[in-house]
Amino acid sequence: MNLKFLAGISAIVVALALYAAIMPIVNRNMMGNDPVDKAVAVLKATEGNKVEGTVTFTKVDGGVLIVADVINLKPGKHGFHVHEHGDCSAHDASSAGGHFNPTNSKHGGPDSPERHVGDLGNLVADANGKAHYERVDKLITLEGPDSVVGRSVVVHVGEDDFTTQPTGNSGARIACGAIE
Ligand SMILES: [Cu+2]
Ligand SMILES: [Zn+2]
Repeated sequence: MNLKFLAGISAIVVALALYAAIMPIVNRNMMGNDPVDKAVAVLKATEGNKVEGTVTFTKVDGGVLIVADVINLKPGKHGFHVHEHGDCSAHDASSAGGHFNPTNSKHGGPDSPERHVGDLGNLVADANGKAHYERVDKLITLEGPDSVVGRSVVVHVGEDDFTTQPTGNSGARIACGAIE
């Protein structure tokens, strides 16, 4: 054996050891193999509004349980959607983009035969401006390319009519929170 041969073997051994050490980390962090069973969005008011709240997404049998508690709303119905981008930085939350729609479908209500994945219906605020929302959704997922993690939840000033395309005509965005 000459020195070149030994050096060559050593280099291969070091490379294999590095590969073995790094691949599990790459798999976990970049390939999405880490199971996600819960996500949260903290809603913050857009400019001129005081709406606040939290929305949790929890993996359950049959889908994802969505629970929202929101305060400082006007009594009545308010359009409630997952929007495409997890970016609420614009003063009117326009940075969140349109309704999350990976299936290129028409806008609808949460139980419509055709809907955007992000179409969650309306929050219904009581006389004190509080809304509680709770339902299991079959289309929302927390894993894979169509996951809602990294997107945003938006609350609107008006009611979603489930009909007007592509938004439901629920008007301005009064609160927004990234889903993390
Ligand atoms: Cu919306
Ligand atoms: Zn929609």
